[in-house]
Amino acid sequence: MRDGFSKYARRLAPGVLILLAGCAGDYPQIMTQPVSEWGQIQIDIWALVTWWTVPILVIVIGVLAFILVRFRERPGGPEPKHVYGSTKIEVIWTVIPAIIVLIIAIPTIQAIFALQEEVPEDALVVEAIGHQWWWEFRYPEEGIITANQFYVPVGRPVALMLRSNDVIHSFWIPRLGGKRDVNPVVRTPEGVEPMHLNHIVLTVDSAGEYLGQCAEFCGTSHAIMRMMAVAVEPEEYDAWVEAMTVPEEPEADLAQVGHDIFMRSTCIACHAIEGTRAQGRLGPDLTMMGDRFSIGAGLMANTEENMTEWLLHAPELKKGILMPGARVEAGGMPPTALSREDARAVAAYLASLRLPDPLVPAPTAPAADPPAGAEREPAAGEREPLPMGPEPESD
Ligand code: HEC
Ligand SMILES: [Cu+2]
Repeated sequence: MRDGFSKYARRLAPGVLILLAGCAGDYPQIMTQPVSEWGQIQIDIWALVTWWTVPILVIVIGVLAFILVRFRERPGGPEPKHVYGSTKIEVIWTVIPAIIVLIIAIPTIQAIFALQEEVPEDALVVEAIGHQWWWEFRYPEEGIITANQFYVPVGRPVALMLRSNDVIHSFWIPRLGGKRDVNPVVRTPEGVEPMHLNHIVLTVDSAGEYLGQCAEFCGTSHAIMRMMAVAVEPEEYDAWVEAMTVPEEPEADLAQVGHDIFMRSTCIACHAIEGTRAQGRLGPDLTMMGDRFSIGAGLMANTEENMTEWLLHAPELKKGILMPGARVEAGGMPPTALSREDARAVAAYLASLRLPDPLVPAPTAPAADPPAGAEREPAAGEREPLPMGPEPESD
């Protein structure tokens, strides 16, 4: 008896553990808590289908289990009655599923149209470009390019124009909504339709950091192709735009050394940093790299030690990438020949490329309009109109 029980327990344990794992921690990529109408429409459909099919599953399995037990073969039992077709039963099991499918189809078709919205006039256009294996984000109207992490204002429609630089990727930030294919721009012969380029129009309705990833297998490092949407209040978004378009001046000594090494190395052939002579576009734009959530599109945390390792060993840490290491070539590019000292200095430089924190200084005086005629003096510790440039001195 005991033995039988422990055998059961041992078989069930992994399943129970997996189920319990569903109750732990917080899930940045949870899909049932969308922060946009666009995602909500999809979740509503999902919920509708689930709530219709769960009872059906329970009834079908229940009836099946009952029949299997109740009418199982017994020694000496009677021969079961043979049934050859029954119009009544066949009509029932055709009509009921047809009604269920109809109930699901009507809102689904409505949703499909709702999710294909044209780009509205006042939308913020953001081009999201997939690369093996990182994401590029371009803001054509603002003249900003960034990578792997992008900012959007809450409450304003954002038009994500999706395209790929190479193979098919898929854009997926679960809390914003479902995934959508990111197709390459392919030059096609005359008369042949080019591949359709997708877009998503959505409005994020609460501020936060939303993690996502590529959802279409796209090669060796597909699993390390993550991204983050940072949704902020409109005035913080404006401050971000301002900060992204202003040149950086490194302050600390080591960062200055790193700056000089960066600017005279091959880095600038592939990377751009706003306001400097680095204008390469083969790799991710590194403006405000110090603020990014990760190094290598989700490969590791953005710390100076990790950055040093990345600069020395990138092609060993992330397989298949175009970025060479200090000793190992990658993508046909020669090694950068950086010493560990050099790499530490460059890491310090990149870490110093930071947005002001907070993006918009908290008002120390009441935010009321100044009395007419009186120039409002900036309160102590308050920065000049818009905070910009490198890490500000602590107030
Ligand atoms: C041949 C082009 C090339 C060269 C040269 C190059 N890189 Fe890169 N770099 C890339 C590519 C491509 C990536 C994206 C790799 C990935 O994540 O898949 C990258 C990624 C990075 C990242 C991570 C960015 C992020 O958002 O995670 C940093 C930092 C970086 N490179 C710094 C440097 C520095 C510093 C140098 C010079 C020592 C350098 N790179 C030289 C192509 C290059
Ligand atoms: Cu991909």
